[in-house]
Amino acid sequence: RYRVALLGNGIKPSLSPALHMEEARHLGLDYEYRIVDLVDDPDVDLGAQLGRLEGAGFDAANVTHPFKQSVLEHVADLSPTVRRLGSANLVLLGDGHRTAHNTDGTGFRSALESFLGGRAATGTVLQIGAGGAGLATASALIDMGFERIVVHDVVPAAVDAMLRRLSGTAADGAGGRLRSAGGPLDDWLPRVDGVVHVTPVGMAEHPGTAFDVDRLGPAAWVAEVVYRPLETELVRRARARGLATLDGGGMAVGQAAESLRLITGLRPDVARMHAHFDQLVAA
Ligand code: SKM
Repeated sequence: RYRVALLGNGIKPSLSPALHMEEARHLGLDYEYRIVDLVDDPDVDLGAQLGRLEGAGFDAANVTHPFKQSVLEHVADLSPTVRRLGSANLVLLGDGHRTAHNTDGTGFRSALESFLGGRAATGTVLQIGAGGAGLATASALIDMGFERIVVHDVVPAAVDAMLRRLSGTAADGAGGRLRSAGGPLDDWLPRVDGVVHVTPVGMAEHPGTAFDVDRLGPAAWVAEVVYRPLETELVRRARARGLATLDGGGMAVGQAAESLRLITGLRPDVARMHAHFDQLVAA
């Protein structure tokens, strides 16, 4: 029997419970996934919260906004990715031992790899957005081996912070491949092989697109992380142009599948989870 929680603030609409429990049912598991909505308060005692989950026999907790960084103070054992990103979205519990993982990056990576299919991860990728999710996607792009990852954000300091964090050590493997766009987006758009969009633009409360889709070259691919709505204006316009386009379901399903795998040790059927996800978002 598995018991899993999601810790975050304002998380009632999360699709994680349905997504995890339906796939676990297919895998023949007795699996409960519960939302634990905590107040967004710097004084909230995350350590005590994890302790309560342990006491109640929980196996794991997904962690989301705004606790992905602060949760690290309460976990002794951090995966290499968590150390690199400074954030976690999954804590495995059990036997008094906590281990933090970050499946946002690994989930995005597996989604992008299957989207690209046989195509090699080469050339230049432009990433738009340097926030928390952007850190995870940039790290995935580095690991995939792209030759150049150019990052743009309306807040230049966010790009600087990302570069400092991800280019820090030779062991990170960024090896000078990660850089700031440094100039206007419009100059980069026609020259890049792919774009990863990681800003809130395209959500209902931030309509529009973060850049001019028409400036991309005809062979460019587009990866979106926003999934409410699934067809953002970016996705709609990119598809209308005939560009290969990965919608935000890729990362959302990827991180859930990778979490489920780490929690249970079983390999979920990602295509089946994705089909279920599409139904949930459409409902
Ligand atoms: O990283 C994920 C997290 O694992 C689950 C989640 C959700 O259910 O809203 C959002 C992301 O932060």
